Amino acid sequence: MRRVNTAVLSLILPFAGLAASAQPADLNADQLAQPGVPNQQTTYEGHRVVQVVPESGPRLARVLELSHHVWSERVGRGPIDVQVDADAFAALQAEGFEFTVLIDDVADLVDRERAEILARSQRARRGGDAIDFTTYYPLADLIAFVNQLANERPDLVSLETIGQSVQGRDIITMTITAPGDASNRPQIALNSLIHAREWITAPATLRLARDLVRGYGTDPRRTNLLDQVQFVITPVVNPDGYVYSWSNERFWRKNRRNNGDGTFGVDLNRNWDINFGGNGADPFTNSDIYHGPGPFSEPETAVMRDKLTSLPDLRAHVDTHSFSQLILWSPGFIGQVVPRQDELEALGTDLAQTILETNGAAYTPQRAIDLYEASGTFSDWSGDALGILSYTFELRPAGGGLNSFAPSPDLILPTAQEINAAYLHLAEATAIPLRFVLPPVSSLQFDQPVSYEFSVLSAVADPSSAVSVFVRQGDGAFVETPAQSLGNDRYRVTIDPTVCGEDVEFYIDALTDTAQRVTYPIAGDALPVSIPVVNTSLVFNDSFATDLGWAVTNDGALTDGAWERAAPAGGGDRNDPANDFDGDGFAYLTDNADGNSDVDSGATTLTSPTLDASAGDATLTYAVWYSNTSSEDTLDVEVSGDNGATWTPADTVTSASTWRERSVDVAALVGQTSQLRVRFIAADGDPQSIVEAGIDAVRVTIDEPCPAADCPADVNGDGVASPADFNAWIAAFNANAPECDQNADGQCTPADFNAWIANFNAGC
Ligand code: 0X9
Ligand code: ZN
Repeated sequence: MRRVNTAVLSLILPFAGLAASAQPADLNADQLAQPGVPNQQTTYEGHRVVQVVPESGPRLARVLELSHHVWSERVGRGPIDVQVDADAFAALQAEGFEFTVLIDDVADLVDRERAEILARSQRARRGGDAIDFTTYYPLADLIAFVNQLANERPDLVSLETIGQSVQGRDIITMTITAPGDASNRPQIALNSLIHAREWITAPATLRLARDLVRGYGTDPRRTNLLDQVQFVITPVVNPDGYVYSWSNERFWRKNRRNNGDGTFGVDLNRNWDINFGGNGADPFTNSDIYHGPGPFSEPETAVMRDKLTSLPDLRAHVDTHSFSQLILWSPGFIGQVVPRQDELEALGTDLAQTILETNGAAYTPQRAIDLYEASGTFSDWSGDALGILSYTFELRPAGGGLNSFAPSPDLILPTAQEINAAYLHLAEATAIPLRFVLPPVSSLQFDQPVSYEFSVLSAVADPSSAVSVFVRQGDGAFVETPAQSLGNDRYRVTIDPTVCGEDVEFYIDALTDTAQRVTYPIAGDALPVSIPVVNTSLVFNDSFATDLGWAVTNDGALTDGAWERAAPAGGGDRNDPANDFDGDGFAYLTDNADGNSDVDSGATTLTSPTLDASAGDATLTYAVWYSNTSSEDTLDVEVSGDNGATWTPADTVTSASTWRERSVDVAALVGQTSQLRVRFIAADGDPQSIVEAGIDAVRVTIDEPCPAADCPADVNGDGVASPADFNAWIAAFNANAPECDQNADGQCTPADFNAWIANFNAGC
């Protein structure tokens, strides 16, 4: 219903000359911030956000002078959104400014966020963890979680207090890498919470730490990375500011330096020795972008500088901020020379794509200077001084609005996940010689050779030469199979899963053009990729190229958007898919039109024909597209074992603007049935939201037991073909026994001798 304006770019801009009022000293701030419970703050009492239209330059200057924070993304001609206290509001009225009130009560907005966090922290099931990812946590809990991970895996995590903040709080860096000698492993540096109010950034780095620590040894990708890379993570660069943003002033940005003139705080992202004091940084102590008395005047920046400079082989750095959904790289100011510009752009674009593929969130990759000029920033410094690939990430949400300052805790987990995907990609692309991208194959079909395609990518070397795959089934030796080069870093190998019930195991071995051998997984034959070989039959397979008898029913309230079988028409420009999933062109889609149309006000249901899934335990798989601008609704999948008389919930799909393949264990829900039906329900409960759904590639498969091994060369019937079977064949020949007939011509002749040899060589 509502059009989304994707072009809006809204960043909390700390503008030159704006007067952040002097703050009271935050005595006892730690005591005020009880774990899980944000405390009362009173500094926004009577504050409003108003949109003013100043008629002239001097009148604009007066508005800036009166305002506490600027909320709009650009200051200049035209309307400007500012936060004002009661006195400033009265002054605007008295001085005849034209304005409209956008937020009548900023304190109430902050109170509501606080109540939400309190309620959530009471509900949170942390399962023994100091934090989860369902709400925000105060400093003590973040640090407790850092310590917890280090205690959990002291072999992977080492902690270092790199220094202290202005107020004497520890600044802690976690180095995470595999056990063993790490001295040859390059480093990746990541940090968050340099700006106090950007709360959502800490869960991003802490989620990375958590998943690395808990994925080591079980998740091949993270295992592989930790075996080759050291992650140097500083989750809280500005602990004083963070504590203060909980205890006193929610939208505090800077550190808590006492500037000695009644004002507090230096902007830690203007304090670096790169174009220090230039455009986009302020000399005024009360400004939100006050650069401080000199480069590295603040201990928070000085200790980060020392830590990063001490790393012998640092490859990349991300300074994590919020909000606006941006991947930014140097130049950050006019005149900055950036030797690795092309690399920054190519990789930055890949990072945005990786994020998009995770949960469907669109982050814009761009040069920082194209956002606005800033001087003395962390990532401009790290890229320049250390010669590495450096980025500033601006996390969710995308645009302005009240929640940009205080994003819903619902955004924490998806944001942490997508940023993690980007951090991992960055590490792989910059710190390991080759990157292997394998298709997600969960099982192989017995006796059906498959062409397995994968990529070997490289940031530092071209794997044009030998790429081999070492494959085995069972306990035998790995057999080398050369991979066929398809060009563009793509390779193909054919795997023949001959033994049902035994995993196919393999590892890839590649030679870089600097003659370095690299295997995936890194441990090679000691910890190969392992894929189960199963006996599955396909009982239903619908790509929607033709009509196989699906029914569409709509509830009375639906005004628009019913399911229809069609080729996608929306062009992918408005949360709907640009293409179908499986490539035949067709899918079932809701409101398949280009432009402003989607599911509205009710539900539309797509129901399958009756399917026979009685031959064994059935699995239903389907590709689903479900995008919804409101988090209230879901796409619900239900199955029936009695031809639609009763329905059982099977899956709940939440919003993401991308195709995803999902599967449901039908047998666990409705048993083995000849009366299987499945239905997909797309609803729009919130009429303001945009709901776009698609279904494609619906399949029902049945797992069948492995057939008894057929092994003619195993003449003595001991389960294996071995040289002992040669004597057994001679005996069978002499006795004219049925096992003698190795070529299956119904006779026992000397020709069966060669057939036995062939059968033996074919293996069983
Ligand atoms: O202004 C900043 O420090 C960063 N944005 S934030 O809203 N998180 O404060 C971005 C700085 C990026 N660098 C340039 N734009 N030059
Ligand atoms: Zn920031």
